[in-house]
Amino acid sequence: MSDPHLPFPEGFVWGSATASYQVEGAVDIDGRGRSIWDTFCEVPGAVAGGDTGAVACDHYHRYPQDIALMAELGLGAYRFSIAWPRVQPDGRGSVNQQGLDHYRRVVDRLLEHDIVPYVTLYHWDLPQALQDRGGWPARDTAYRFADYVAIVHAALGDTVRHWITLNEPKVASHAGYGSGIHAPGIRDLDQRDRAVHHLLLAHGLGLQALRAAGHGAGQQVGITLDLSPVSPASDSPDDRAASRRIDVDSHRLFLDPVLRGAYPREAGAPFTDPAADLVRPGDLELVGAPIDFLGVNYYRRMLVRASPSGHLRAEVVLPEGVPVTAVGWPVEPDGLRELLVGLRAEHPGLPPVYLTENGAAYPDQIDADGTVHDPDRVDYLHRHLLALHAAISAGVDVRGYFAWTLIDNFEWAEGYAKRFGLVHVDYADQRRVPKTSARWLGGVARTNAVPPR
Ligand code: IFM
Repeated sequence: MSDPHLPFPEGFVWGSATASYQVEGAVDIDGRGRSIWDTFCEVPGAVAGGDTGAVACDHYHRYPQDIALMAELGLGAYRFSIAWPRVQPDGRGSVNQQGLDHYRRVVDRLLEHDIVPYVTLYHWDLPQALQDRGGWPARDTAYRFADYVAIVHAALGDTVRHWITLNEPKVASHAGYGSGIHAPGIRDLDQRDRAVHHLLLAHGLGLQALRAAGHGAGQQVGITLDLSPVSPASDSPDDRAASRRIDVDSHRLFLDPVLRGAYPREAGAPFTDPAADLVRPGDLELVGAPIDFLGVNYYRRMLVRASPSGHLRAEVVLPEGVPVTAVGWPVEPDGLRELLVGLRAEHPGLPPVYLTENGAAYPDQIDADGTVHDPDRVDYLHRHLLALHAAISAGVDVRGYFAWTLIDNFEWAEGYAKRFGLVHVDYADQRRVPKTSARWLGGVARTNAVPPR
């Protein structure tokens, strides 16, 4: 009888992902400067429970044990981010060698375990000193990012081959400068739009810096976007128009410049009217320069209906009868297949894709026997991997899958209460306990195949 497991393409990459501020802790040592998240966490009410990333999972010190755990589980790749304030405490000028040395040790340790590093250069922890000079709404920040990228590449580029310029620029701009629910907590649509463009410009300039410094054909550079299929809650013209507005504002505003070198027409004056003096000659050539892969973070679909409030006059609503995770996101695995197949149809030149994040928060608990059973997360991963397999079978070139996230960690404004990890962390003593899902995903990684349901 043939094996009913569904095989993934040969060489498919299986890994897990984290981000510096969410796991490292150690915010005051070895010359690290302050980031906007250190500051934001001090604002009363900004983060649930008054939590901060000051200690987090102490991954800064415990990375050897965490890497050994990845190897034991069978995960062959690790996507992690570099904290800009560790490398340049002021975000510009002098370099903190201790910060670079730390990441050198992390990369070396990964390679010793045959784990391939995928390095994200910006996952939201902007140096506070740059925010004090205007942050992402200031054009200069994009140029400072390119300098920082060149510094990191000079330190790690001999062994790191896979680089991700930015993680989810939409969240950095929209939540950081629009709704203000993330650092630096600003609510100003003009600043938000300026942040969008300067983040994308930073991607373009960072890409240019990596290409200039590159180590031949082996180097792969991409950007990670958080994407969802968007659909109207009804056939009404109002809901359809609202759905389109959300799709443009959340996705096309980022996808089109990166993959087509142009903002969508509906993006509005700041992006399309030269008189606004936001998008300058040559910017879009940089932003739209070819990338080697697109990183896609998938968590949910978006169902949209028209609303009288909000600047987009639209709201995302929950579909009926669909289970939700602990952060209230609907579990819709087929949205992943639909998203990837749709991306390929809309962008004939779509580069290879990595699923750079996918995962779910559930209220996990340690059982009396010391184990953590998370059947909901196993089911979530299983169904999403079947959907991913279906997208690959439909012809989408997907090269790898990174579960979000390796260890429970600081979930931004939600603090530590929401657990996304494959591995449970007891924050009182930093003990790690792999959940059932960690072993399950490790089995998938070792066999490069997903079982049927
Ligand atoms: O924890 C975040 C991560 O930092 C970015 N993508 C979504 C995850 C879950 O909210």
